[in-house]
Amino acid sequence: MMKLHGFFRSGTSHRLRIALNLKGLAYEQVAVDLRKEAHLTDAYAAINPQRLVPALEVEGEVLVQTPAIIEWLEERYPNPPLLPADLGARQRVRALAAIVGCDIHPVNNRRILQALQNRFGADEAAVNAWCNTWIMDGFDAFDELLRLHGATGPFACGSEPTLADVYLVPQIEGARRFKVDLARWPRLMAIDQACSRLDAFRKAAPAVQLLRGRPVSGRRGERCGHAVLEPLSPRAARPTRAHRIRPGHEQPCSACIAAQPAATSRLGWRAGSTGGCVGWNVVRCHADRCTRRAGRIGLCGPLA
Ligand SMILES: N[C@@H](CCC(=O)N[C@@H](CS)C(=O)NCC(=O)O)C(=O)O
Repeated sequence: MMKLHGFFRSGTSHRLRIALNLKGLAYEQVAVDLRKEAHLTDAYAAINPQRLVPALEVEGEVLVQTPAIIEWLEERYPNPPLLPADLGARQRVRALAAIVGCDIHPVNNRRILQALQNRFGADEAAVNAWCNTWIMDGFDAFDELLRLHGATGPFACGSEPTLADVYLVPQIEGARRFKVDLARWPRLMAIDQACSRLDAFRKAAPAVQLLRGRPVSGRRGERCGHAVLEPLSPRAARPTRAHRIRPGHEQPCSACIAAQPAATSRLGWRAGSTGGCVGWNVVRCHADRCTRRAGRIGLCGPLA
């Protein structure tokens, strides 16, 4: 059986699940947890040297890059088709898919957002503004092309789902995570609705995937369970190894701050408010008696 190495919340894994489901193909899923940076391990690099998800093991090969994988599926399993028979319509479908695949998703990817935060000092508001800019720009273009094509629905390019829908729906899901106001594009929302009535799309949705055998939806800490860490004093905020208030640096985890306030305040930290904290997605706890010290912790922030 095909083996899909992916992550429930990754937009590209989501798009590949939709394509596989539309083709009626059976596949086994292997979770590569982006929150734990499982994709950056050597074990995963042996599967995909680019250290990105997804990868599809099929017929003794590992396929990478969703545009190439999905085109492979289309050629290998032509029915039902995800590209229209008409040459012009095929070009239009590919162009719509490329707006998402080439122009929206890549610039909002996890590693890009991490670089904005870690190397260029962007805070959470700046990162959200960045994502909103490119999602809105791309969706405006997608919507305008649909209008120019005289789209009649219910799907992006007519009465059957195509690659345009396969790419669009996960990007709408991503836009929700970044709190983009989707009311601006009623046409796109109607397509999303039509897709959500199909099993192939419903069963591919991030919220219904299993992680280590359990449903991912509603898991504690899923959105963002972290304390926003604040230095206790200006002295503590000095950029020393233990105290640096920077994403990705070493600091006590929120569980330790809650459980061992004395120990963590010795380290110079106290819990602040909780909230969306894009910057705090990889920390290594240095508090006394932290049972999670060995592992990387942190769940928060929109990923992928
Ligand atoms: N062009 C690639 C992009 C793959 C990709 O960027 N995957 C994201 C998840 S949606 C990822 O692995 N991100 C990890 C990271 O940015 O660190 C494809 O379409 O397969």
